[in-house]
Amino acid sequence: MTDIKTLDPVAERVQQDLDSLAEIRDPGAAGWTRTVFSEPYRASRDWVRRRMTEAGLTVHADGAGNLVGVLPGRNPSAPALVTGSHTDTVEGGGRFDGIVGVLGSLEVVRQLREHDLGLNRDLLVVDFLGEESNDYGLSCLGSRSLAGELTTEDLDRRDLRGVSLAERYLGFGLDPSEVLASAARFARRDLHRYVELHVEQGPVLEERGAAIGVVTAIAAIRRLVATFTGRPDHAGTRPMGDRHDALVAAAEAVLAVRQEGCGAPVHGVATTSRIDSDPGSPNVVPGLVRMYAEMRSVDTGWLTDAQRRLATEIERKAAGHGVDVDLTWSLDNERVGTSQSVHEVVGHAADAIGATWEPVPSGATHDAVHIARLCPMGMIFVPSRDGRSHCPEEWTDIADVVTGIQVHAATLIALDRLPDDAA
Ligand code: HGY
Ligand code: MN
Ligand code: MN
Repeated sequence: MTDIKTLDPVAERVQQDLDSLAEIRDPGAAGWTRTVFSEPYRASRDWVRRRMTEAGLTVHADGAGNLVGVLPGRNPSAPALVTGSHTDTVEGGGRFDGIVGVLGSLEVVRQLREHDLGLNRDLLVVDFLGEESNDYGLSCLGSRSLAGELTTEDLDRRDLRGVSLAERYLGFGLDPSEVLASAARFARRDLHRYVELHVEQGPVLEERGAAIGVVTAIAAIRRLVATFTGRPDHAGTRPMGDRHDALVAAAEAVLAVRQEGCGAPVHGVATTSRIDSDPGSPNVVPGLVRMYAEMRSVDTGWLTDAQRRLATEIERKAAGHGVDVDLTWSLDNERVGTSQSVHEVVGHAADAIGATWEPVPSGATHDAVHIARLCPMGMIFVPSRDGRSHCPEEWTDIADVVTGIQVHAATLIALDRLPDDAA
């Protein structure tokens, strides 16, 4: 039997897949743009489905829009292994975020079949629908659905044009009631372990010279929409000392967000991504401004305190300008720790092939957060050049991708052998 140390992913084949999928993108957008529900994304689902089938998987699209490929194991009644990631991108994104996890899983399947390394358990390879955050402030639509976390209220959420999430699903050929029912169907399968291969999207592995990251936890994400209501006035006649300028209040709030993020004792970040100012006319003092921000940390104690401090500071600053402010917070996901059993298996797999590895927290969220509700989960990171991601400069060398796939394969083979009742 082939020793898993000699599993040698075919770099050319993986590179070819990465290049082919990268071609399916919005030609009018920056970078590699394939956002959820878009036409390029619809086209890419057909390509991924075909590549899954060619790799030897039996593929179906579930009610939530996930593509699920099954590699049958010797014992179909045993709790299944699950792996995968996502192939949608942010606007102006890159070619590796999520994609390495899906295409890497296909190479693992090819390796298992080519080396006749049959698993005891079924292996489910999932390309989850819509992992990236969207106009509804909800990331991980597909895995969230499977975990039973997507709600009818979520489907009623509307974007700035008033289009509901349910309507977006319908436009993509998915029945919202089937989306909600997908959890019950998926739950009929006992799941053994979930592991996801992903690019780190940060600078830690490159700085430490490590080939592999063994993820320890995935950060919680809390999002804020702050609505500042001031008083529109003539910009030419209203004296500076007598204005209720909503945009000035929002600008001070942006700096307060940054201040909080910079004060985190452990991994903690805070980002303002957008400001909408009404009426936006050059000769009108802004009367209504909406600001969009988020805070993340693997330290939920700090996150809760920081959220409270930030709210107090924003309200204090707005009051100083005679501006009212409404703060609406939402939770994208709570902090989730990885399973010790998976964490250890990934570390041993990296050791077995001589790959240096580091335990790292994930500031980025992943489908693993939601699948962790269904079974013990872990994640394998490979380095991102300059720690860049969510931009066209996103890059991971194929040699690093191959190392990640080797560890991914060895991890799945070892997890397959873990007894059903292993802690
Ligand atoms: O937002 C995130 O962390 C992920 O890239 N969706
Ligand atoms: Mn991702
Ligand atoms: Mn992402």
